[in-house]
Amino acid sequence: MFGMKRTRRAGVVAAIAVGVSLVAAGCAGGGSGGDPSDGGDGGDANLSITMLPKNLGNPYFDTSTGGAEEATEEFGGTFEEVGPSEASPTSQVQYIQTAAQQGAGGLIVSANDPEALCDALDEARSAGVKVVTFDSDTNPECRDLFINQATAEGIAKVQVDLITEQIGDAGQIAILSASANATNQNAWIEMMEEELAANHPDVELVEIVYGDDDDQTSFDKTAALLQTYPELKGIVSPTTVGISAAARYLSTSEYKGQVALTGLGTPNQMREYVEDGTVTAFALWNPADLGYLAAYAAQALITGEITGEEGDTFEAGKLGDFEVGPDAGVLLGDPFVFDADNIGEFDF
Ligand code: RAM
Repeated sequence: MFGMKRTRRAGVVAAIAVGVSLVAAGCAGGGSGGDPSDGGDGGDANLSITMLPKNLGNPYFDTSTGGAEEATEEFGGTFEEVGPSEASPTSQVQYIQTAAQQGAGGLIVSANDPEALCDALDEARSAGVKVVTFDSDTNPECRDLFINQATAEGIAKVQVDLITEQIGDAGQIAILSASANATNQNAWIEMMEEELAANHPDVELVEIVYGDDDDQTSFDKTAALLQTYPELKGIVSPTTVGISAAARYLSTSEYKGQVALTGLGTPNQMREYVEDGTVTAFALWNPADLGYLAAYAAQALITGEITGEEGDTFEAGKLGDFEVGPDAGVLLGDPFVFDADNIGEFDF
């Protein structure tokens, strides 16, 4: 993985809300810095925010970064996004170390691995950096807060409901996931397996494959699945990278309309495949809101408004008030289903 760093000076994210909030437009002055010693009280708090997604180049994370940038602009902080080109377990470590050395006030991370980042995060926290995970968590003891897009049960259930409905609740399905260590996908898959076992006895999950949140790898894994399992009825891809690559493959293949595809996708990446009949419905939440909430949570930690104790409450701009739940988790909302009837209303 090569070093990549982008300081975002202006960006516009048009995002119509899933649920409550409406359009997000991001625009923030770039640059990092700030004195690490001056965090802790509201007045001269170190509001320099560093955003570290699983990898760069994924429209999902571009949108969540846009939301975080918008929030940071609102509370008067500085903002930068850094990240690796590959979503591999250790590829984020160097960016955590650099953020700490440069005196970031808050670090917002979607983790590629629950454990591999912990040493670097511990060091950053010892140096005074407040660590907020979002989207994909580390082990709880490695961060101050986790901003969860929706409950794992809810995300698992919506995908199982969609695929079982689309295949008539019987036959073989496969899962095309992100990277093998991703905390979020692994939690959702475990719950999908439980839900299938409990309520869908005629559906057989034949294999879970990993596209590493890389478009080409995901495309190739889709082709291989279809070749290996001629009876396959459906694919669930709980990653925006995977589902769009799988849709692209299916859309020009003999399997279009024959093999169902659902999972978690962004409306902009999936629109053409809903319109051409490759996909009927898929789910997600609003990534801009997720990033926006994560940035406000970092600010609340940095200023000392909250410590991450269960029951702590903080205000997150246009999204309103949020309360810290068990394991220092904060919940954004519920997943949302997109289909041909509503996809035209969304732009992210
Ligand atoms: C991909 C990433 C991200 C996940 C979404 C659904 O963009 O794996 O972590 O939350 O898909």
